Amino acid sequence: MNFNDKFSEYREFINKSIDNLFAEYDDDTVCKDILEAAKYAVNNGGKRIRPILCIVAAEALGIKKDNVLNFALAIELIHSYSLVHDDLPAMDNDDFRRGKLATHKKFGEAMGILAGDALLNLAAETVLTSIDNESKEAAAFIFKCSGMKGMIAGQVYDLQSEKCPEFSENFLYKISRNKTSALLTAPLVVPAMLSGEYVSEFKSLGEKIGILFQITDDIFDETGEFTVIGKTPHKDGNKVTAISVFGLDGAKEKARELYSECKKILSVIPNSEFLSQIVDYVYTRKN
Ligand code: GRG
Repeated sequence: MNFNDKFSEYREFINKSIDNLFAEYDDDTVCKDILEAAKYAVNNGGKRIRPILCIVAAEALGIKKDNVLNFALAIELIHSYSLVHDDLPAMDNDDFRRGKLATHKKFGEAMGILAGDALLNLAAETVLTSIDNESKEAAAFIFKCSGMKGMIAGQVYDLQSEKCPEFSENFLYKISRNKTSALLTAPLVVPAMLSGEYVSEFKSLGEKIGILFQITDDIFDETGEFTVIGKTPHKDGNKVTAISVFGLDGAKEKARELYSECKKILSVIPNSEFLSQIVDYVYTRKN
């Protein structure tokens, strides 16, 4: 099976699992209005790269996908909430996401905030229903990655960088490691923690994939079109990005270097062919 078909198959599996999760949640006691906004925020066309990474990393380590599914879903719910909040007027103030109206534009600002909060709560609930003593640490790691030592910290550095920019490689990577790498590291490290193998390799791989992912995202802002990237281009303005720090050619060169470093790490991880193809995809993706 070629890469695109295989990736689509995993993506379909994630989409169905998310549908099941919401279906189970939808009983007489749920507030239908917030459920609708939360579903819209998750189901509007994401690539699902984080949960796919989690399942593929698990399979590489001999763990069945059902044993990491709730962790993978929780990470995607957290990712989706972060995009909803990022699009709010107080943050990046974007009207579009994944080619469609941003959640707060469709449902109003208050519902956007609440839909994000609801998704974070659902992530916690989803993880907590599937942990035992052995997986407790892996579960906590997800929320460490999305919290004040990870994604939220990165968002704060990113917002601060607009007011007081420091155009250095160090600061750029500090933002990317937290804002982007943290939530791409969680799906790789959770299976490694569950298996007790390759934890440091997957940590390092997640960090590098995250920076690579952010550099490609910065390149899209510079060169992409709305119809392809699904959000408004040229929004980075005065921000500290790979483009403002390295220039377009420099950013492409850094992406190449990070891609090779990812490949080097993958060379010591067993059964990593599909993971390696996902890294190819991150490097060559168009949106
Ligand atoms: C609001 C706490 C909080 C955090 C926001 C996610 C984020 C942090 C900001 C969004 C802007 C941004 C450039 C984030 C870096 C990560 C990134 C490139 C996200 C987009 O991820 P994709 O491409 O999205 O995987 P899809 O739509 O495919 O799910």
